[in-house]
Amino acid sequence: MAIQQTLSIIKPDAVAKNVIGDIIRRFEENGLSVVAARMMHLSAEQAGGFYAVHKERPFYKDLCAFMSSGPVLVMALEGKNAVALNRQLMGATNPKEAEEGTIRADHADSIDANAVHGSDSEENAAIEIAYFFNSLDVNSRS
Ligand code: IDP
Ligand code: MG
Repeated sequence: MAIQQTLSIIKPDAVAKNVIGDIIRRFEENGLSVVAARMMHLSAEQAGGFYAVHKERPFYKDLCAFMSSGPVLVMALEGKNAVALNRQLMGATNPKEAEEGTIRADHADSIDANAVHGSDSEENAAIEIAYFFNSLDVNSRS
């Protein structure tokens, strides 16, 4: 399987719960390495730009408000099959449907406050990484 990079965001709810370390531990123990990291408090506009694909969705405004409600940790992760592996470790968008032992099953409270973001394709991963990081700030580990 190919080495890939993917974008991960530890969302405001999980940062507030002080579980950054637990989430990164899950990534590292499953073969993903942090290759870029940035703690940020996004403006609603910055969150809106990131989630522009969801602009027409009814939850877009709430999503932007939530994502700008507190600091987040934005990371690029690298590893074999990183995009799908990260999604698997995250669990389903709605924590009620998330498989046992996933990040969202363990740390998410609702479909809005669901602890983590992860890119859904390699193509979107490249776009999302470039939204937050300059190429010189991404330090490949492979
Ligand atoms: P994902 O984060 O699992 O990729 P997406 O469908 O891309 O899920 O949605 C982006 C984010 O928007 C979700 O993580 C969640 O926080 C929020 N969201 C998605 N669907 C709903 C909904 O039906 N109600 C409220 N928020 C939602
Ligand atoms: Mg998504």
